[in-house]
Amino acid sequence: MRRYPAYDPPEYVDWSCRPEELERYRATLGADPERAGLLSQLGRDDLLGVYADLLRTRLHDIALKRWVRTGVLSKAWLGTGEEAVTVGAVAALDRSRDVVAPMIRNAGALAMMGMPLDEIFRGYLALPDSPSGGRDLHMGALTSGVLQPISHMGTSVPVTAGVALAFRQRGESRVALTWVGDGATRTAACHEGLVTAGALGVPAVFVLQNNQVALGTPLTEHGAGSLRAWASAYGLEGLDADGNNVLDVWAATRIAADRCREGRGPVIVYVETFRMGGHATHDEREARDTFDPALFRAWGHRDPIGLYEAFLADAGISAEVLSGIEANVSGEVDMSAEDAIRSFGEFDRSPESN
Ligand SMILES: Cc1ncc(C[n+]2csc(CCOP(=O)(O)OP(=O)(O)O)c2C)c(N)n1
Ligand SMILES: [Mg+2]
Repeated sequence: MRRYPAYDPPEYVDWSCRPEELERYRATLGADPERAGLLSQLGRDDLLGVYADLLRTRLHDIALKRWVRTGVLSKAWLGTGEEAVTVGAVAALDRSRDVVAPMIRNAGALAMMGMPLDEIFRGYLALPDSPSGGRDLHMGALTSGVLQPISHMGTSVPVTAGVALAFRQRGESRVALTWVGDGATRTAACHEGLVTAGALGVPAVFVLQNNQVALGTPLTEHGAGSLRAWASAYGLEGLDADGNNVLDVWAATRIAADRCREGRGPVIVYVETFRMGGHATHDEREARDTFDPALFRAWGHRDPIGLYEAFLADAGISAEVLSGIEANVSGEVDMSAEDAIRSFGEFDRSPESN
């Protein structure tokens, strides 16, 4: 995809795929016969749809960053570098009936679940014609199967367990999925939710999204032991996936969702990835000081979008096809953002209007 020096992490600006990274990407996808079998069922349109979703997720964040730079917003929470965790998981669900509870890094899930992009952008401007009517920047829409989060980390875990319980009690073949940040795992709510989900055997998928950091605290300083062990600790089924490999996340989540539908209880999908920016746009420099630059360089080589492009090219998809998709998605994102700004201009903000 086109790179944006003013907005991309420096490691992404002159990005090219290292042969060993493509090799690793392909090896991961072939390592497990069950996953490889599922992936072989994906057609060209499915693969290109995932590409469009990855692009939309990245470009949505770039649009927000542009708004911050130009003074439209004071700050924005972005998911740069973590797009595959969101896109792979949502793509693996049955979006006509399943439900997701996204966190701040998972904003890409909203459009994927069917929420219109212009409404999402209006949400960041807190406009009355946005999903929450301007009341809250946390967005969701039950009609699209998106539970609106609250700010308190970890709370989506018991809520998702409860939604999954309702699905089972009604005899519906539906799955509820949420993402749990490494920091969010440290909350009581997360613990209670996982215990409850396991005890009741509900059809819930918990994507444990380890991006190595919680706000300004590295993973190594906010807990001991490995989060990889959590599934067995809670008596849940556990799967690992490469968080920068969208198809691996897809395959693991599809297996997890299938198990849920078969009544085999909740699954933790554990993924490792890396936050390529700050907690939000305000602390990007501090985030750079938090970690050794070598870590940014190492994860920078693993840009989930660049890797997927290299995989698609290797699978015979032409550069013209990919750039055509990019032009469409880029136009869609720009138009949606402009539409939201227009809406902002039209809205009467005088005190008398309240
Ligand atoms: C219960 C609670 N404690 C603290 C906060 C402040 N807070 C917001 S996000 C965050 C870090 C979240 O880290 P993680 O779960 O790893 O998600 P990430 O930001 O890395 O995606 C913190 C401490 C909060 N929102 N809720
Ligand atoms: Mg984190």
